[in-house]
Amino acid sequence: MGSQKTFTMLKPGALQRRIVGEILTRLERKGLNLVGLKLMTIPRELAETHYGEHREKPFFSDLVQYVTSAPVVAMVLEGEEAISRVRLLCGATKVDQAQPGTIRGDYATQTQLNIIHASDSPESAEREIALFFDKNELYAFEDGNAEWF
Ligand code: 3AN
Repeated sequence: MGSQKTFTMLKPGALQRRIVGEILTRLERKGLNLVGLKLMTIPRELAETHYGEHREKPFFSDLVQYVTSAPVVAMVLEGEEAISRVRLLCGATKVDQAQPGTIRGDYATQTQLNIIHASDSPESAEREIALFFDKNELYAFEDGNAEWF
């Protein structure tokens, strides 16, 4: 289907547990290009908008509280079928269903603290990228240019 961009966020636990590098390595090794990256504390309003579809869920306020409690690593990844590939690497939402070998399967200890968020469709990718990044914060990945650096 071609190249796509997807929004991915390492939740506060990733930074606190010092596993940001390991997770980024997994994503890069799969061939995804990092085209946007920042460390940020999410304002409450942005967290509520981002997780808007869960507003009525019982875990909503705890979820917003958690993701705003400490810095997250927000990123945009690009590559062939990036949206579904990153979701596969993340693994299932529920900690008991996330397979070993996936990021959640290997690192998440509770569903609510499941380490990583990744867009689940082209529509949410577009919406979430625009929520977290200005256009001028995204870079074109110069494929095949490694010998220059
Ligand atoms: P995903 O992040 O896999 O797309 P969603 O969109 O259903 O899953 O859930 C968004 C976030 O809400 C999850 N990453 C998790 O932190 C939290 N969450 C989802 N389901 C539950 C649940 N049953 N109990 C507690 N937290 C949940």
